[in-house]
Amino acid sequence: MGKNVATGSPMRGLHATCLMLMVLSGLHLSLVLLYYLDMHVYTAQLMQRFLEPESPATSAAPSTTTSQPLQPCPETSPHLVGPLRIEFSQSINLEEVKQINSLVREGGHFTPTECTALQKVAVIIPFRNRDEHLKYWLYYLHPILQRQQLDYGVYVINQCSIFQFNFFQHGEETFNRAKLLNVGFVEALKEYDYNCFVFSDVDLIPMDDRNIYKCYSQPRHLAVSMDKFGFRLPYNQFFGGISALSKEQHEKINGFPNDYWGWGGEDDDIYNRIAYKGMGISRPDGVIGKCRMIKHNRDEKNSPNPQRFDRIARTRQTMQNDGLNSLKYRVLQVKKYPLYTFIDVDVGGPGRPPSSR
Ligand code: UD2
Ligand code: MN
Repeated sequence: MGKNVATGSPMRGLHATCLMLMVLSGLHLSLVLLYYLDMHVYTAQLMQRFLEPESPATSAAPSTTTSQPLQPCPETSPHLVGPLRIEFSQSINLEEVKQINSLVREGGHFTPTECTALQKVAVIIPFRNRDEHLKYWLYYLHPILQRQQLDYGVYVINQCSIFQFNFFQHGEETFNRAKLLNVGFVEALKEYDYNCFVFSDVDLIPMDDRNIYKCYSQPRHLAVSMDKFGFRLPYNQFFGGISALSKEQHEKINGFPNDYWGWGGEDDDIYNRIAYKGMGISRPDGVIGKCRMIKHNRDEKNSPNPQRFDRIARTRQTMQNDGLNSLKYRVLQVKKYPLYTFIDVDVGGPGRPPSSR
């Protein structure tokens, strides 16, 4: 028994070592296998992420919508830069303006993609024979309005008679700024659910992009300190140049007067309407409200309206029956250009109704 023990001991040691080696290599093998499998799964996951980046459609419910709803835009846009250098010496090439503003859609529409705009704004420009001014306006305003994160469209309302339209004659009726603005209000609403309307002369450019082209709780006057008035408000009731009214505010005052032919008075009538309906005027401060007007002579067929003083003395009565509720006009053509919508309209003339079909 003693001998057996003596000869059996090294054999048993060898056996145990072999067994241990086998267990160890088995363990090693399974570890390698586990590691390999894990790597494989990880790589597969990685591949999947590359192939389908951030797509929630790969999650459990593939039929649900794939894009997250946008957040509302902030009260103050982060893109504003403040004071701007505005000058009118260089000539403007609209093709280049179009390229710079590649996000503006046909007809002069823009919608921010990073957030949901707080307001839908139609910018309405009364117009006739001011092509050079319009180019500057488009050149300066499109970038500003985009930085302001507005969902907007630009409407140029061109006073044009049926004779002019058919025979390419020059505009021969007296100009009517306020009626054209009413036409812009009605026509823009046919296209889109705008809730704010900015009415702007074609020759006015803001000198600060913090002067936001949007609506406020009271009708807004934006052209508060103009170069042509020495950067001061000419008088407290002044409401000319650029103004903004919400759809409700515009409807509350029965829109603008249709019966001011020629230069002057219509802006004071609008001011009266606002005051008689118990509203006040909101304005930016004199620094943010600085604007430049392109220098120009008085146009043909827009000489000062001799009736303007009589009319603004009677706004309280006339506003009941002269405005949106009496507006008559005829659209001759709507043209969609890359940077604006151009509407030829016959608004008639003093004592002459618009042409009928
Ligand atoms: C002032 C006011 C303007 C209006 C006007 C009186 C300023 C900056 N603006 O402008 O808001 O109250 O007096 O009516 O003080 N237009 C054409 N073609 C024409 C005539 C006029 O496109 O043949 C348009 C154009 O958009 C122009 C606007 O009407 O900017 C106002 O006419 P204006 O520029 O001749 O009058 P202005 O500068 O005295
Ligand atoms: Mn002007």
